[in-house]
Amino acid sequence: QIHMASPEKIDSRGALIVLEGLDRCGKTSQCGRLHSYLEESGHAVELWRFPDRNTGVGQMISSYLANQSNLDDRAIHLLFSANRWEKRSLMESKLRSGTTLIVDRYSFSGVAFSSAKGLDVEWCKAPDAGLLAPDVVIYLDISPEKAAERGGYGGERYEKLEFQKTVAQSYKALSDSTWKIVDATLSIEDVEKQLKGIVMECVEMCQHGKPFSQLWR
Ligand code: NYM
Repeated sequence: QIHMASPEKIDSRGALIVLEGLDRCGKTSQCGRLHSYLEESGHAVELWRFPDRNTGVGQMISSYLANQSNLDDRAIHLLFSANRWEKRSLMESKLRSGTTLIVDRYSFSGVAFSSAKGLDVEWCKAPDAGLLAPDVVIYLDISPEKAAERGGYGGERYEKLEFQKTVAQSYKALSDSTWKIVDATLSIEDVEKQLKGIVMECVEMCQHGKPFSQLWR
């Protein structure tokens, strides 16, 4: 009896797509556009965001951001991280079942915003080690000054020009050659066009069985 080598089984899955950037960079509208586009073209897709304010931890974060409570810088950092951990297993099962996730902020926001307050970068990264790594990180690039000109900030904690300048530097230090940097000062349509290209390539790689990896390895 002859045994043929069986071809590698391809585990098709959804893509984990993360958008990052300063406040007012246009992330949230672009996430919405990508979600509609993928949905209309027949893909299983969900729009996620961090912080997820719907959980118990998320409500603590939300009240902190609204200046309704004060927390030690390290305590709030760990809450943001816990908020991602509480969604980790759902995230993995969605991806395994073939659903692509468009995620508005993730661990990079966690590190960029907390390290901008002066916390050590490695300390900031540590609690997120072992979360699923995104298949692509898209950074919507805009100067803090330009972002501030866009209809003003919402008045939440962190939404101040001086602080955003420091956050921009933290993002720069955190980014690596795998990040897709998109000029967020282009028209909404031009940004969207670039994002679609990046996202479709990534979705395809995941359909062809791109393996999962974890932060920060
Ligand atoms: N933020 C967001 C953090 O400081 N750490 C994190 O881990 C995450 C996910 O929360 N200014 C900050 C960035 C934003 C704020 O986000 C709320 P949004 O996208 O405005 O809801």
